[in-house]
Amino acid sequence: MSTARFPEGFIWGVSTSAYQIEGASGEDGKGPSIWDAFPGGRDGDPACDHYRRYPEDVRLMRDLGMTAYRFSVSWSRVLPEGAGRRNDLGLDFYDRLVDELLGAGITPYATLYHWDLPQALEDRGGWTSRDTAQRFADYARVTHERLGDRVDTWFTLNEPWVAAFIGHGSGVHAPGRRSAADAFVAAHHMLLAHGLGAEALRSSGASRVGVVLNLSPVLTPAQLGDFAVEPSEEDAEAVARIDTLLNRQFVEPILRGRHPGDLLPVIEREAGLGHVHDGDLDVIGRPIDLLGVNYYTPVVVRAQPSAAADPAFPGSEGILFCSVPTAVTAMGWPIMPGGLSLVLRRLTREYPDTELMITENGADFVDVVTGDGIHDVDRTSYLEEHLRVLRASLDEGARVRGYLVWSLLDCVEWADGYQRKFGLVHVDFATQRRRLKDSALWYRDVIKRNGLGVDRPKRPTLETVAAR
Ligand code: GBH
Repeated sequence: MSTARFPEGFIWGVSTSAYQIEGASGEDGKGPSIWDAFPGGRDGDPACDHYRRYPEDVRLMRDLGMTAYRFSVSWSRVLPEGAGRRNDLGLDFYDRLVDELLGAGITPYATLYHWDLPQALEDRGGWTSRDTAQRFADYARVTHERLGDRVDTWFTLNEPWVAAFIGHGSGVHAPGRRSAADAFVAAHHMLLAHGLGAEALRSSGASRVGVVLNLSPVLTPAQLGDFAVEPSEEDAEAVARIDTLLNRQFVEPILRGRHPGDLLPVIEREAGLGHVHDGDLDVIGRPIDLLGVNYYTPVVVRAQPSAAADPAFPGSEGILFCSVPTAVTAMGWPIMPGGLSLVLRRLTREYPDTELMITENGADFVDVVTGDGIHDVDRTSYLEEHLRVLRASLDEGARVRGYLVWSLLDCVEWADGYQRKFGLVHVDFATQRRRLKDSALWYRDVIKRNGLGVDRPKRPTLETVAAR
């Protein structure tokens, strides 16, 4: 039985992203991004009005005892046309934010791309154009020039799988393209942007450079209750195919400088290989200092010969994405804390030298809002169960340096808008009033004692039990 205490110096904080909280979409010279232009994208304003209220938000984090804050920089605030003319007023905002954080004793972690591509670049092909990767490197350099004296750790991209395949495959996210070829080409150009951006950051003196990936274990329905269940050969093949598309497509180029062997024929069939140039994988595979892991939920699949490909997973014909009778969040995502352990075990086994950070973990639930508080026992249980699993993973040797909750505030959940609640802090969007939820108070105690209390999670799930 492991202790519930975390190692000394363990990093505790939260993550946010620019489009989801800042608002002020046309302010101080900001150019439009693909999310401003996307149908429903006007949701991005006022969001949490963080552009004006950041001092209050930093104070909230400080009062909760947080030592880290991961935010994203809006590319089109810095470079309104995506390239060329620099907008100093936009950089000034991040300058003020970073100073405010440092003054509160909070370490800033900057993400350069959390899905909000400048619309001007989209008009020139966006991520389907190779040039966008080079423009990203320029943007990385310009931003580092201004903030690099105070921001040590830089993440290039957030969740390139989502940006490529939900943005260009299923089209649920901006820019709303629906083309398997575009999705694979965009994915490659994002990987290249990571490589070129990392290089630019390093050559301008950044001390630590990383990338953030959404990683999910891929399981069969039976494995959800018991990881040890051996899938049939057909199901194992389905699992491997989805695992390659979702996880290995990004992990292996970045950490090994190569494509998964079983992916190349899929890319070639769907998109050709003309977009992959000699030397690209060397650039993409240069060493990084830190891998950010976003973990929310497992993906559950099985073989079903008649199934058509899911547009977010081109090449997935014959595979059924299963909904399973298990506890889910309000978004319907299966709750499986043990999935985090599967992700960490695999990374620890295959990439023992890579330093890790949980850069996002959290859940959307319907909160009980009353006069005396915001009661969100489901969120607290979700977070606590994941932290217990994380604590056990540390004992197994996982090199996880910190944990960041998604998210500080209820905010704009992309295509879903304001109805989704991931915050530790409730936001009344009519008044912009912030109120701490019970989970925020619980998290403050976790941070204060650098660990969990002795109580078991309030609502143990079948999956937690299975993971032991
Ligand atoms: C993150 O995306 C984002 O970084 C953040 O901006 C967002 O607000 C937050 O999470 C909450 O959504 O079921 O096939 O899509 C998380 C996106 C959701 C992607 C779960 C992977 C599982 C595979 N992830 N998803 S699938």
